Amino acid sequence: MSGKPQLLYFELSGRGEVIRLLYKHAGADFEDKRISFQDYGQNYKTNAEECPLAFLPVLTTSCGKKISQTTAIIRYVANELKLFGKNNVEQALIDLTIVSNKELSDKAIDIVFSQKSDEEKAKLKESLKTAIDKYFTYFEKLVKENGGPFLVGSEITVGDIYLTDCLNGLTEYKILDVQQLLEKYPLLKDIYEKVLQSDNIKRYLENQKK
Ligand SMILES: N[C@@H](CCC(=O)N[C@@H](CS)C(=O)NCC(=O)O)C(=O)O
Repeated sequence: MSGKPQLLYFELSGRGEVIRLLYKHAGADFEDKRISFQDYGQNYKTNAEECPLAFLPVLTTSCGKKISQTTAIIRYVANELKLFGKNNVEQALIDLTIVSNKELSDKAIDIVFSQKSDEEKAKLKESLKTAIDKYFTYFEKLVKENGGPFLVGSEITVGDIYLTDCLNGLTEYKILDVQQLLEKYPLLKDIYEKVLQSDNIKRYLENQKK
């Protein structure tokens, strides 16, 4: 089989959006297959052919392989689209930002979608804020060390796009005031604005709002 890759995910941003943003940024063709929770429950969850680990997102590569686990998909797509750095050290630093952003977005998703009590969610929000502070302080240092303006140097990578997606998620799900948050992290604010203003992502996000 050879065709365009397909992203299978729900009709929401959640864990699928960063993958969409990667393809959109690169201007690369992919099928953005969005399904309802009902369709998922009836036709996908227990269908190991379609959904190997019984959760979404699932990426079907152009040669027909199914990949589960958001982080594995992000790494694969970023490699395919040449958004994963120019050498092994850059790749490791970018990977560090992927893993950190994944931790942040998992906490955010847990706050919004889990069945936890309000008290548990409040604790989770505190732990999200602590993690943001730790990672964003380090990300600012990374930008400086690598000469900026992006996380690991002069070129935009998957790390910058994932950071943008995380910040968008905090706004979309009304978890934190991102503009206020970024006052403490001017270099990250600059990255966020640059990614949001980049042609393909800007156009895609504007269309999403319609
Ligand atoms: N570790 C997985 C977790 C995936 C996950 O929990 N996906 C949710 C949607 S964001 C899902 O498919 N929930 C339905 C289910 O678990 O059946 C990843 O990072 O991709």
